[in-house]
Amino acid sequence: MFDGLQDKLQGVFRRLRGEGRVNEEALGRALREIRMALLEADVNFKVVKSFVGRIRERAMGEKVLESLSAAQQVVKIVRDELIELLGEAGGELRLEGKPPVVLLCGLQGSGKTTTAGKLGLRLKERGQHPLLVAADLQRAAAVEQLRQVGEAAGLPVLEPRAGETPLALAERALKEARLRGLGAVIVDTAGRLHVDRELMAEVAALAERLKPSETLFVADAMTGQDAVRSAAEFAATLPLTGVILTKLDGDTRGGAALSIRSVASVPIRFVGVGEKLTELESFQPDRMASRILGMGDVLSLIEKAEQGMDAEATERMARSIARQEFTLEDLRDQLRQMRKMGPLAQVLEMLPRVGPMKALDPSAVDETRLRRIEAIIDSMTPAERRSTRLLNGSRKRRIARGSGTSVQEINQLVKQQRAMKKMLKGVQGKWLRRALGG
Ligand SMILES: Nc1nc2c(ncn2[C@@H]2O[C@H](COP(=O)(O)OP(=O)(O)OP(=O)(O)O)[C@@H](O)[C@H]2O)c(=O)[nH]1
Ligand SMILES: [Mg+2]
Repeated sequence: MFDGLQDKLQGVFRRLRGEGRVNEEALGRALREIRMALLEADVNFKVVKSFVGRIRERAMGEKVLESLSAAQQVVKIVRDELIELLGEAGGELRLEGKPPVVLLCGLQGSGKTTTAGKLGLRLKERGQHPLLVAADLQRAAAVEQLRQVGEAAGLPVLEPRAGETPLALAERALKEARLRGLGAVIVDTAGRLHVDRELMAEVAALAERLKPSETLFVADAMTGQDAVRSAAEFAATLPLTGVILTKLDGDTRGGAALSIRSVASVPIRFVGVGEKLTELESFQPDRMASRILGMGDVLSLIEKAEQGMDAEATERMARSIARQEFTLEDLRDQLRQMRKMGPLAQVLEMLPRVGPMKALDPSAVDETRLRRIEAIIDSMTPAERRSTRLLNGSRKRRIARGSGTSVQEINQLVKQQRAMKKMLKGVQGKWLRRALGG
């Protein structure tokens, strides 16, 4: 996601760093490039205008020009302002009422039915017992689709009887949920190609009758400004409590994510990041900003890492990054921990695409080679792991014998480790350390 925007912003920052001291002219140039990058990413043009204006104001106000770290400070300002633009964090579903109702609405194909299942599963995992309600009576296959989603999530689905209206069905759902002591009711509704009066009236009537504690607009991030416009139209008629932005796993340009909060005045609550029912995340503006800026989703990675690896190893890794060191011991720790986190390709997806990582193709990860690397490191003495300078010819031959590899492979590994170390010393290292609180 956001690949084009990310590439362009990185280019802007790289040029800015290349300036040495940033004067007003260089800042102006950078701001013009940022403006173009955002417009090309399909961000609403009014949003872009005020965004760039705020950055200029802060950069001038905070006297960053001519200072040695001007470029870095501009990056920080851009990051802060991106977070501001993205809005508040999503949190969890608010469940108030007996039973609490979550009403989903949106255009055709935006992901309502899938998201109903995702939210249901999320509640189930938190000990609630939601009922899914198939109130989409537009499409013949819609009820069947929700039935399948319910089956996959292990949740009950309430289906319409012949001739039943969405409103009557919804009322029956409330009774059913009370009767069965269910913790929440999630209502899937019909989509339309465009916002029209009929659709609005139907959803408005449901909202009026059900008094949902959440009325969420499901928007397809791939549709850019269309998603933003329709969200604004819904928000004008319905008491929306938030937006769920779906299909962020696709090659969406960023326009919807960056505009929807300020144009529709509705917060983004969750994001859909895949077709599977587990692929829903609570919205985190700081992480999304990092992603847009190309730092990779360092924080999600760390969170994932914390679930999968021991605290001591995490500590060690954070410390070595903060010290700007990166030994083979760290590399081995990382390899082991990554393996615990899941398929390596998926982990690599989340790393920053900069420096030597840029060329990395996560789908081409060679697990066998990684195992050989681990074997090489295992065959070293602790001192050798900490300082590869010790590795002379005879030591290398010993290690190659011990690990069943070749001196050539060891040389290659040493080269790679030096490149990683260098990368961590660069700007990216600073970001990473900041992200780690170092
Ligand atoms: N990649 C990806 N696909 C998604 C995501 N959310 C939904 N989809 C897919 O988008 C398509 C449409 O999803 P639905 O849930 O049927 O959308 P809907 O809003 O219920 O559609 P209608 O009922 O026809 O209005 C399906 O193929 C889903 O698998 C997501 O976060 N990522
Ligand atoms: Mg549907």
